[in-house]
Amino acid sequence: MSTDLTPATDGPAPIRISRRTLLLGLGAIGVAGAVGAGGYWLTEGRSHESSLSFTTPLRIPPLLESEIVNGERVFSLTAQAGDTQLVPGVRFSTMGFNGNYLGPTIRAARGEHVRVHVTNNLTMATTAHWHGMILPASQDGTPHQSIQPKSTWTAAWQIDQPAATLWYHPHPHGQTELQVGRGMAGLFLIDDDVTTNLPSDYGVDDIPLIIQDVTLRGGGTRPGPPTTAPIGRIGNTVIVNGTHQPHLRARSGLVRFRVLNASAARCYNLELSTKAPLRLIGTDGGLLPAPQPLTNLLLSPGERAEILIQVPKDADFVLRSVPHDLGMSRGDNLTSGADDTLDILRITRTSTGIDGVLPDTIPLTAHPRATGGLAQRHFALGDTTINDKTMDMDRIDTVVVAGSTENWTITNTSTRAHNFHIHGTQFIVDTINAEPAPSPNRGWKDTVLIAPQTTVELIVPFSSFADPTTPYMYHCHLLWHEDQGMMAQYVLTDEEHPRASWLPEHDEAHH
Ligand SMILES: [Cu+2]
Repeated sequence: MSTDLTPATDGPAPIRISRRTLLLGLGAIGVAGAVGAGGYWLTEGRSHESSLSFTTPLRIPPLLESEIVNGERVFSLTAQAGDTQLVPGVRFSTMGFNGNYLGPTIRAARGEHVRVHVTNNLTMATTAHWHGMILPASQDGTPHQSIQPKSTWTAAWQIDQPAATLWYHPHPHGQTELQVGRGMAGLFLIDDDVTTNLPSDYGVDDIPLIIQDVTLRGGGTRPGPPTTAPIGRIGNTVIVNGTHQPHLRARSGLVRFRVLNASAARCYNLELSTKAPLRLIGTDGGLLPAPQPLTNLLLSPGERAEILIQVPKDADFVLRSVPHDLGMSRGDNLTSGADDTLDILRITRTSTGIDGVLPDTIPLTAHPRATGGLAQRHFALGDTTINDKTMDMDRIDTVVVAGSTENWTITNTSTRAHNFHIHGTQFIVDTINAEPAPSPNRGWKDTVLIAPQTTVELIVPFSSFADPTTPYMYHCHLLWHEDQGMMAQYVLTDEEHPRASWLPEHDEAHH
């Protein structure tokens, strides 16, 4: 048995090979997603037209039970660790909520008051962050709301944002990659009373896909340490909802997928093996006005997408990730997994399926438009820094007037790909390199990928939850970068109470 602090591996570290060796090796074989020395770059599940090895029924995370107490919907989560056979015959040290890997799906409606008790049965501190939720900073589950072993923390708030696919995961300072990478992630679905004709039968035609990558050693017999790329730890085997080589037998011709990239660093460029369109219907924070047909959809860690897929009768095809460009050097792209082709899910149709109708439009709340006169802020992303600083939990980096909308311009000045997540809000990506953002980024977002030498302009509406002493975070959501301190803090203040009284011992934070 392994402990929750030790990887379930008893072997030596993998062979480290230099970029030069790698490039030479690639030149020799000349293919993408190549196999390098000692199987170091071996990626499992290379795509075929029909992936016949994908036969394990896709697991569906259970919906978390709740009870109504004094008008609140009350949930309970317990963080725990154990061993899980993520790949047949291979046990991994894992962590989860109410189980040893991943967590149940929390579901609540707009307008409801929710209360979540989170008990920590790990041997290390953790937190429970509600990623994408608009709520007071004190309930957000940041490093400031640490949950010590054998203790319970409770978050309570009223849900007030559109229907969306959010998620929850730990956010302990410096330990996020370890805990999320071991499986501490679950969906938090918000419903609202806006009527759509989208598939909505959870686990039947409304399917969650929580995608993580784990590392099997070359040869595929044991877990091993993942490779470290410029963007963090990259595994070579995809696990979906805890299922290795999953197969979904669809009962409907039109299936909605809620896709969460819960990986530490790996980006997935989704497409169908049939090349039929993925119809994007929702981004991180809610639904789009109409389905957007896409041939490919790139998701970086922390991002979600809701997509519709038409499954014809007699269909047998694969949702897979295909090579993409993260804007880095050829070698850095390669070590980051950007050249890999990975099958994610085999989809077939049962003979009793019913056909669904693709909606033309989807009702939704209006998105904000860019207007003049917004407060402007600029952030420069370095290798693991934001504005040349790393995270200091005692430093407030940015003070925002509660209820205001600001224009945040973020430039990636490094040679590494990053993404950018802001807590406590859903924003609009207005431009990328001064051009209107393409459709996958045209909806509500809380996390956006920013390639090297790229500038994004965000329109960020902040909530009215003023609290000058409890900060929200903004950070790179590539978890190794986050753990390295690529994170900063903002507080919301009332105009009537200008920043004066908080953290006076840290005057250097005022600028
Ligand atoms: Cu980063």
